[in-house]
Amino acid sequence: MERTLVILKPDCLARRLVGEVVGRFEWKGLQIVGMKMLKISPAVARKMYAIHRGEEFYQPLVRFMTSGPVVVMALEGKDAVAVVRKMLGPTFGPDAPPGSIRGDLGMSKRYNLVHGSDTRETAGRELPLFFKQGELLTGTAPDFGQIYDTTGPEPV
Ligand code: 3AN
Repeated sequence: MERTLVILKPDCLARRLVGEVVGRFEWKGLQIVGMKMLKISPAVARKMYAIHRGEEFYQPLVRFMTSGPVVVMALEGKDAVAVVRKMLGPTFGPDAPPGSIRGDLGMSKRYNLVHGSDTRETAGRELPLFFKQGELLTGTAPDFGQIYDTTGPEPV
């Protein structure tokens, strides 16, 4: 099973949308294998967004991500990275279609509520920034056989 990192950003907490967003991931059938609330340090934010260094939005982005508490989650499921990205929608609310998290809940071209790792490799890099070895749940969720068809060799 694939794992991805999701961050409910400071605007998501400030607007009291944590329950709404976490609910959507649960309803979808993704399993929460790790979850904590914390404040991201500037060093971690800079590491996460190193690829954007030099962009004009880099400083405001680091400032925003460190401006208040966030909730970080590790979600697990088949193709979890791509499924979460699809649920988030395009980067900013005004461009995102209704039905997506950003499309339903956001209006800003800077505050976009939720981060999701963009590839499997990125997830592998980002998860250890927030979760230590051994902190994430292992094993099979009790409802696994209702979420997927498990009668064959591979869950479908
Ligand atoms: P996404 O969150 O959809 O993966 P990325 O990976 O392109 O978007 O960018 C990472 C973060 O950088 C975004 N979540 C957003 O907060 C910020 N960002 C990206 N592009 C811009 C932009 N043109 N102006 C302002 N902020 C941006």
